[in-house]
Amino acid sequence: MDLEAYFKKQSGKIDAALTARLPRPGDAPAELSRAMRYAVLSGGKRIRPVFTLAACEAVGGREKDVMDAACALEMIHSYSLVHDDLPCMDNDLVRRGKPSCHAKFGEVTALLAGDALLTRAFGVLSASDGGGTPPERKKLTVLHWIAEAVGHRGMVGGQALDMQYQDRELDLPTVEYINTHKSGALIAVSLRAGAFLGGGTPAQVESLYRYGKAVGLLFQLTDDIMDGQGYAKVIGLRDARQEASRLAVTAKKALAPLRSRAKTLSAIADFVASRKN
Ligand code: GRG
Repeated sequence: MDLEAYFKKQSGKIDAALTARLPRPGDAPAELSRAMRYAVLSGGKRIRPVFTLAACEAVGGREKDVMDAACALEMIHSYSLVHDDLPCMDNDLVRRGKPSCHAKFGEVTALLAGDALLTRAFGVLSASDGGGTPPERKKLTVLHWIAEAVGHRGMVGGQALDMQYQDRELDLPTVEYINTHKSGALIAVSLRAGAFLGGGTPAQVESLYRYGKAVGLLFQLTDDIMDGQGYAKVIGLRDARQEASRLAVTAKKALAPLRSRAKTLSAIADFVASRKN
């Protein structure tokens, strides 16, 4: 399967949908709007929204039912990167080969752009289309799942522990907690939301959520392998590579009940396991 072409096609649709949901000139102070758009629209692999769309496809759902959630998840991801780059966190001046948001707009605007993107994500998720598609009840469930995945019991909790361990030696339980929460939870919920809003049965949603948890961990693990940090440092590069293969197998096994409908997701698991960026 030509995954490169698939990502290109899906990213094009996602970028158009994101652009439509971001502030326009006049909606907000100009510099804030510019920083929000810059943070979201300056590249990025769009892996989380691609997962949401692919999970929807795997259960035979309609793309229009999951596009808001896909965009909200990418906005949350973008906010996390803006804040992660700030001087008080990782202090990174470059993101995606360009100046990071605070390097370009200053700390105050970058901090607020991150806040506004997180808030906008929940605005997009809860917006009513008037036609009741998907039903409000389902949207509320997804709102709850996403809030849990990115708050103190999810991404923010993982980031908090990661920050605490900046100058301390990591042990296995700590690095597992960090990886599962800091980056795994958002990826896992991207699949869970796509499957659920796409109309999957409870068993299908559960299968895709299990896939999401494995592939979310795999994504962070391959990042650790690429930079020799985190998990790779704790257990060693060779064992980390073995763990990556094991996670790819776990992820693909979770797709078994979906059979050929999940072939894209199966190919993405292999792609993540062998990724170089
Ligand atoms: C600030 C609350 C808060 C959380 C930050 C995800 C995160 C939490 C920080 C990013 C740190 C980092 C570089 C982790 C490695 C894995 C990862 C999430 C990389 C960035 O995601 P990609 O590769 O980025 O999907 P693109 O640019 O493709 O969107």
